[in-house]
Amino acid sequence: MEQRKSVTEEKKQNAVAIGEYLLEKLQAYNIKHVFGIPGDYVLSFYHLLEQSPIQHIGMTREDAAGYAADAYARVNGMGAVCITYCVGGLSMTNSIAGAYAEKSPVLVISGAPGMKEREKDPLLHHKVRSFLTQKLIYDQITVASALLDDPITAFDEIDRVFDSVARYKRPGYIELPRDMVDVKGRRHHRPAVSAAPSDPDVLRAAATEAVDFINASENPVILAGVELDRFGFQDKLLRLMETTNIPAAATLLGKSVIGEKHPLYLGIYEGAMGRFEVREFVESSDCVIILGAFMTDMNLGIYTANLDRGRSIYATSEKIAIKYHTYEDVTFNDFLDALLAAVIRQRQLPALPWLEGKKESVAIQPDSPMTVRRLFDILNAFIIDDMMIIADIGDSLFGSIDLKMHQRADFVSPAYYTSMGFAVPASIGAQLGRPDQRALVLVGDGAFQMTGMELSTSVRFGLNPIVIVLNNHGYGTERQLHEGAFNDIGEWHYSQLPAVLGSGRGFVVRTEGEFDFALKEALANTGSFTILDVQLDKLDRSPALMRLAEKLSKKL
Ligand SMILES: Cc1ncc(C[n+]2csc(CCOP(=O)(O)OP(=O)(O)O)c2C)c(N)n1
Ligand SMILES: [Mg+2]
Repeated sequence: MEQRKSVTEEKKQNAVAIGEYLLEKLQAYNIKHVFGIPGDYVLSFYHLLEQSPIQHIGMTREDAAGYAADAYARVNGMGAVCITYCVGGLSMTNSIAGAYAEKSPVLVISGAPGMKEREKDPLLHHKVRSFLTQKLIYDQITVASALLDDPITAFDEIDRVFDSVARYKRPGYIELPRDMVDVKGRRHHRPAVSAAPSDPDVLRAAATEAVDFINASENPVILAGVELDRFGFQDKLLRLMETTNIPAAATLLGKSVIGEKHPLYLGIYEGAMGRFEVREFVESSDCVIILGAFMTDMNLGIYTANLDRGRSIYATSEKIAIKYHTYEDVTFNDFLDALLAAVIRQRQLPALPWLEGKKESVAIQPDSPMTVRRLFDILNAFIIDDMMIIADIGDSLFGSIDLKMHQRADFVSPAYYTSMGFAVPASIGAQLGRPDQRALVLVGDGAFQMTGMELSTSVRFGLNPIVIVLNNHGYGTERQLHEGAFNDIGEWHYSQLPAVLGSGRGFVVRTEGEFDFALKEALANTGSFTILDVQLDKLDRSPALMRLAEKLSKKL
């Protein structure tokens, strides 16, 4: 009898509402901010959110909230966004698709019509085709999804989605019908499901083959990718480099997985878009150790790269391959640990002449008109240690190839999915996730016109990004491919946005002297955003784009 009573007591103590449990889980994954916009289907959850220690960051648009949560996830380990049914959720699909493609662990919480309301299939507002439409769409762009329609399964379902997001570093979707938020059930205290362990025999065989291959090679090189950052393996990479003196290049999506001032860092390998010397070094290697990198067309410089499987080791969370065969049942983590535990011979430090004697400072030519090349040269000298760069696509991204990030994980960009409009909203997530860092946003005028008004949110939350608008009067990247009036856009007075938003500082920059002055003022303006409208020639382009164009023209 006594015992029975205590069991009932325990059950009561463990009882928790579904909505509260979701908030507990968010906090357990170190999420301190949730981005989004409310709506009637999600208001009762918003009420709970407001009472929790988590801060809600209201944005101006749901797609922007998705970008902010994505950037937060990249710098924090997981991010979350909370929106209303369909009108909110569907407007965010592009951002979440990008997070999926680039492996960013974002948890999507969507409010939805209550389960009772769904009976007899009524035409409720925001409904598209069936009540399941939004979930079916999200099934395509998330690694796990759940409709919390039953308190008996809801708690396990929440655990499952969180586990999957954390394990696969891809977005997850939780749909919370509004009449389920306060329904109580019990926590399960189920331990997180860990990844299946490696098969020890296969692991040994894979590691032995890899180590023999590396040791027999003349000039091995590492190609480091974004997964090293997502899975927190940067220290393993550094140890591998430093114990063997094998140098590393990074892919564009993996930019800044290693501090770019490291003496064994070669630069970005991106086919013809990267520096010629880096391409030569990587492509002439007889053993390319590809770690956590995905061979996307962007990472391969629109397929101008020339990497041969027959002289590569390819290890990611999805696949371990050496030359032409793959090893099943070996995890990326175990494979890296096995390489570190093995005896890989230490080599002489390689000669990297193009990195020697590089000047860090640039003499400003005060009256020279701004060019993309000089913009990046001057920025290289301007970047300080505690600064992250958030680059939008277009020449903001291509030009960044030649920027040298001081510390690791300082560069955030949609470098594979390349959705315009990422950078300004992403800077909000990045700064809230890493408040110790100053955010420097590089954004084209076209991309800025898509989501730049999100600076309103930076103002509301006291953030101080430095926003450099590369104003080349339209869709510059597209002009290089196919010119037409469709590449023109409206001329905005970007520097006057502070008047509209009630805060911030704005500068029009035409010359190097004006750029230098505005950058210094921006650094000193720590209380609000600073926007620089950098006027560029319509047809000007970065050295990276020029390299690509040159290579492609030779190919044709
Ligand atoms: C959301 C989205 N729409 C359209 C495109 C296609 N696109 C690729 S580059 C580009 C032009 C970008 O213009 P801008 O932001 O001014 O950068 P610039 O190329 O001028 O440096 C466009 C429209 C895209 N990548 N993303
Ligand atoms: Mg432009």
